[in-house]
Amino acid sequence: MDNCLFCKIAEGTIPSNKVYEDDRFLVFHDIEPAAPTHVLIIPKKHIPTMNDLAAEDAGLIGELHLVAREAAKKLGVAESGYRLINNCGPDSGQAVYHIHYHLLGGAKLGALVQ
Ligand code: IU
Repeated sequence: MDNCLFCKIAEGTIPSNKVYEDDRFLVFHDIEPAAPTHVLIIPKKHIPTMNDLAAEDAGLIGELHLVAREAAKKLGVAESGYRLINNCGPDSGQAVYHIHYHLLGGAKLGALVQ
C-alpha cells in the first residue's frame, strides 16, 4: 500500500528498531513507548483494521500471536507478564491504519480503560 507508514517500515524504506522479522511479520520498538517494553507487531500484509480481517487471515493472525509470544520471551517479559493490544477505529485511538498489536510490559500496567 503506497501511502502506509507501516508498509514502508515493513519494506524497510523507513527504518525501525527491529526486534524480529520474517517474511510475514515485523516486530519493532514503538517510537513513543508507553511502558518500559513497548513493541509493535505487524503483519507485512496491509490490512487496515481488525474490521478488515477476512476469514483467510485467520492463520496469519493466529501466527501473529506466536510471534508475540516469542517477542515477549526475547524481550524478557514473558514470565513477568505483558499486555497485547489492538486498537480498532476512532474511539480506540487507532492512529496508524495498518493492523498492529502493541506488546506492553516491563512494569505493573494500569487499568485498561482511561
Ligand atoms: P495506534 O494503535 O494506531 O494508536 O498506535 C500507533 C503507534 O505507532 C503509536 O504507539 C505510535 O507511537 C507508533 N508509531 C511508531 O512506532 N512509529 C511511527 O513512525 C509512528 C507511530 I507515526
